[in-house]
Amino acid sequence: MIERTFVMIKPDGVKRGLAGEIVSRFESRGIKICAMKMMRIQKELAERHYAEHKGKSFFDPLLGYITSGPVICMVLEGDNVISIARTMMGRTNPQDADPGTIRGDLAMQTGRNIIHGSDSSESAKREIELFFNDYEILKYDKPDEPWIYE
Ligand code: IDP
Ligand code: MG
Repeated sequence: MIERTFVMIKPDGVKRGLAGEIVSRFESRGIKICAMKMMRIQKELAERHYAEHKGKSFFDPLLGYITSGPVICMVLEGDNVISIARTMMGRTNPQDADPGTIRGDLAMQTGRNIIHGSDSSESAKREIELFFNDYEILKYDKPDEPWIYE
């Protein structure tokens, strides 16, 4: 089923110059980028985005981390893309993440794990709406699609 998901390159990914590498992995996989923008997340938006973690020990450091510099937010589209993007990211703790995954290849610690991706269709919908207006999400044809989907 064609789905959309929300993916964000976190400030460490941007500051370490890994944005191109990360975007390239999604493009090469055959995933369509429907929206992309660089922004600085304000504390209020960070609190809403990570509301499920409020009260946990890492919540305040997480807010500090995610608001510490520019992020690159994306809406990705593709068959089963919510799960596929999570698999491509690897486990939350990069030390448990498989080689070949973004975190497993490019990161060292949970608190510096360079990328966020929605974990369910409900969170994808919620997060896309939190970060993007409808008009920022573009519909267009990719000419390679017949070679990605049979
Ligand atoms: P996820 O990003 O793989 O979905 P979540 O459990 O939803 O992982 O946690 C959200 C983010 O909070 C993680 O990506 C990571 O940046 C941070 N985080 C989670 N657990 C810890 C922790 O134990 N220490 C420091 N940061 C954490
Ligand atoms: Mg999560």
